[in-house]
Amino acid sequence: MGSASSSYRVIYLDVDGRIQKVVFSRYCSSSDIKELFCAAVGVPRNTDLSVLDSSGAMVSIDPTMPHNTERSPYRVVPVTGGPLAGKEELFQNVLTQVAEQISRVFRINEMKADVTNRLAMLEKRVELEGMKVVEIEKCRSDIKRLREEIGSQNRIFLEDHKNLSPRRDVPTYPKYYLSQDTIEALRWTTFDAWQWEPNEMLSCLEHMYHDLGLVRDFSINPITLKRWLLCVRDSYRNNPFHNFRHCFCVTQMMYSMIYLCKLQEKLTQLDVLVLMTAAVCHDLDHPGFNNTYQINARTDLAVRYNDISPLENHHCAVAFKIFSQPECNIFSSFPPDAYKQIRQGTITLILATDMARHGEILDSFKEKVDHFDFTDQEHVTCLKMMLIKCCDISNEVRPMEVAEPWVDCLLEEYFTQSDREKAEGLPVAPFMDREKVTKQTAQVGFITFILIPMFETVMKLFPQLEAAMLQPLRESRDRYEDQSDQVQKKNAEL
Ligand code: LUO
Ligand code: ZN
Repeated sequence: MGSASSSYRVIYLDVDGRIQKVVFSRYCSSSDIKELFCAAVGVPRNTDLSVLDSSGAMVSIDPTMPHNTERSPYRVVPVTGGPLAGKEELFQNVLTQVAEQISRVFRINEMKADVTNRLAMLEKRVELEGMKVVEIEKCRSDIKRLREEIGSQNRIFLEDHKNLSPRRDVPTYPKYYLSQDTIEALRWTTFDAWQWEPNEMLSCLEHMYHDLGLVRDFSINPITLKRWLLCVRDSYRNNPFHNFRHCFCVTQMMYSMIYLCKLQEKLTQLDVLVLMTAAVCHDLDHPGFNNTYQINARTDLAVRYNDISPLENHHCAVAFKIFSQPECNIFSSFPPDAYKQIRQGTITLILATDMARHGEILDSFKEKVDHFDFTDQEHVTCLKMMLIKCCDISNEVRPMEVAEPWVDCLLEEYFTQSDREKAEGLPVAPFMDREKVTKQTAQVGFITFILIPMFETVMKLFPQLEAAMLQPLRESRDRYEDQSDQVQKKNAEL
């Protein structure tokens, strides 16, 4: 070990392969020792040094540093130019990058301010001008282009600037401009809903609310209207019959009847809003199994609603659950009393679609129709119940090629239910039993005993229903009867 009196310390340094012995007093300071080592290595005395032992470990330079021997000298590495020796270029690069990033941040912030202002302006335009999907679409592409511009600058920062995205995303259904022909056709009972995808039906529903003046008269936010309709679409299940297309058909039929019966001359805009909104919501979240099944199978819905129109109560509850979300509440501008009126009116109409109440409601309307008073709220409410009932089961009013597929959809849903009822040992309704029912038997009775009597009663108030609705119903009944006769003849020949 290096020899040293107790007050001195001897250290051996490897200087370019030459062993340099250094002796210093243990009362020296670290900087004194550093200066000694600088002298031993032949570098300026304020040069920073690293001292490494044979294993490459760094050794602290101070009076208590471990001593060594000639056979295990320490290596002394001058760290020239301070802590960044040999790293100047790297440091310069980092400085440059940081400078670039900083200027990017400034540019991003400038663009952000610009985008934020333009977004606010676009959103204000959308809200104030009640713009329709076509204009919103254009605004949206502006927003998209602006975002792409920023994004090209520096994706890294976009992540850090989350608030660059607009305060709320403007919901949109991709493309779907409504042509003038489509807008015109939408008003008629002959409109073919099978041609349209869900997003196109959404645009049609949105158009109806604008076209009827409901957005204008009730200051409905056009963005909220779109969000509500998107939520409605997502809240209908993909059942064979009770799905979003059925919702659309019922609402489009309501829209047609509003024009056909000139209801806006007889009813208030609030009545029209209730008619349309109840039609949109009337089968929300339908499970594809009717009330008979719910009650017989003692489902959660039957238990929750005490067997009283469990499905229709559920549709109402889901509808107002959606409205309870501020971003989907098209009634947000209504004062409390008006909202209560809307809510009561919508619930009354949705509950009226329970076919178990068909006789009750029809009889109630028959008592009023011969002396109908449009200023009598009870009369008007009863009429609105009849209107939504008519629209709900109106498929056979439509042209045959539009109506007939619905019977297949209905029977598919019915057969799924009756198969399940058989499997669960529950009662099975004959008109649902795949062993007993045909399209003809399903429709002849329904059109003859349900549809025609109901529409004839409403026709007492609106004679214009004769051509547009009663005639197609009679033609459909006759066609199904002919088909039935042919089937019976064939069976007789077998
Ligand atoms: C009526 C009805 C109830 C529940 C689900 C759908 C229907 N709809 C239809 N039923 N909606 C349109 C149609 C249609 O065009 N035809 C039929 N036909 C038969 C199979 C039917 O379901 N009749 C039926 C059902 C319930 C009812 O309650 C009094 C009366 C008739
Ligand atoms: Zn329905």
